[in-house]
Amino acid sequence: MPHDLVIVANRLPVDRVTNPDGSVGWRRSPGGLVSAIEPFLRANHGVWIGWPGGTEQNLEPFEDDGLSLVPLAMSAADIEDHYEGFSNGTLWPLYHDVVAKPEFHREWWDSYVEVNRRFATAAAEHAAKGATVWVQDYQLQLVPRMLRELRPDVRIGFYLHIPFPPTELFQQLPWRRQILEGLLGADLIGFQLPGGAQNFVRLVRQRVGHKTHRDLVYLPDGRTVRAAAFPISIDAKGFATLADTSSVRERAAEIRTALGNPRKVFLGVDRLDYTKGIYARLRAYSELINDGHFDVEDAVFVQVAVPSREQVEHYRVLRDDIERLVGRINGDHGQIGRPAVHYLHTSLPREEMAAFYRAADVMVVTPYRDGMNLVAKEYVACRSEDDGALVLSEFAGAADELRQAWLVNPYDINGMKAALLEAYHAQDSELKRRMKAMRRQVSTNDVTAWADNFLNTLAEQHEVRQHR
Ligand code: GDG
Repeated sequence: MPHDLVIVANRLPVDRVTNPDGSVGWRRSPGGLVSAIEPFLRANHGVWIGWPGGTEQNLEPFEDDGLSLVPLAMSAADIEDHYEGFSNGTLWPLYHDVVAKPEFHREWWDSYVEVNRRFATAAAEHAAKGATVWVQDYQLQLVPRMLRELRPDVRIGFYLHIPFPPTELFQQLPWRRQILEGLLGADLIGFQLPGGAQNFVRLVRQRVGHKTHRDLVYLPDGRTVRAAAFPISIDAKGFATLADTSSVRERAAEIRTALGNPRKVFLGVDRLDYTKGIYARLRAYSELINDGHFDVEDAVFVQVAVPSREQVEHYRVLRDDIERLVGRINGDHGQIGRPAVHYLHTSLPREEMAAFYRAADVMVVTPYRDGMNLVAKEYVACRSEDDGALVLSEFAGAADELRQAWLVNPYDINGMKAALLEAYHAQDSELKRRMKAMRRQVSTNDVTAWADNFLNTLAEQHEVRQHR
């Protein structure tokens, strides 16, 4: 059955699980994209097309908890070349300011093109006449153009969840022109920040030679494409309500007791990714103990590292480095039954995440580069007593909105130490003033506002195109 709203994303919002009795079921998967779009999709009765994980080939559309889902199969070679290769070995580091060195391989690119074509074909099949198709993220940048060729009647939006890099970096990409042209198949291209949209428009002018004016690109076929910022957000009310339930409150108190009731609890929650700056943050923290600012009676650090891309070599090395560092810090500073850093390499249920946010006095979010960073916003949403401090990297998209955080440069260890210490010592009145302002920001600009704003702008942009 064709649908009026089609979400196309690399992953479905569910993971395949095998139950103890051998039957197959689905479980909601963690991750920024899922948390962001699911509530909106549910309200609009759309369909979501994506890879369910794994290499199962015979997959049929299905419903899960009221969501219509279309699983697309990936072979082991697709996963290696399209997903781990071009998406996560080329684009991810390139778009995150080359924090790691991007690799360029022609066979990865070929696979990227082929997989993008498969997604575009599926979207064309499931979209009703004049439907809205919303393509998500860096794994699928060629889909807009491919889809437009198949279905000129549909309205196409594209949203990039990660940063769009400065022109100097993007130009390294051997396939830069194809990517730009792929994106230009959309009516509206959304970025996290205005800087990303500006980088894109400048590149289109320089590299493809189209006329541009502010956030508009004029194509030779008469179409106009808009490239603009739509900073993503969270279900702020949902998090606030969850964090205020008695079970989450009790669990938060339990966590503090289990940690030995220190004066202050520091918390980091990240996918285990080299862009997130986990290593440098733990180093900064351990130096504060070394320097005698506090000990394990005063403060503990809880780092939740969610397993991610474990097949990719770089991620395995990073995990080893972080775990060695945690071991060293605890060896140097821990006491029996009282480690300085509590390290969890796991993914947690949503309620448990909320309890950790509630239990933490200082939330530490220090990526080298991050499209937005929803964890920062979730922490703020969960602080219903207007207390708690946020230490936030200037290089996270969220820093544009959460100006009252302690903003840090994650490359500057001394700067991070100073900010962690200030947050540790901050007076209640200071914390309240900052948190109140941030909570106002997050609750006004929530994920529903984000999706509404994107889809309304897409509808307007499409009208402009029709009437030119
Ligand atoms: C990409 C961009 C952008 C994490 N651990 C658990 C868990 N999570 C949830 C968090 C949060 C999400 O995953 C992580 O989102 P982030 O924004 O922090 O980071 P990325 O995964 O890198 O997301 C990012 C985002 O897309 C959206 O556009 O902000 O810049 O890199 O919602 O709560 N959820 C549960 N258990 C966990 O253990 N349930």
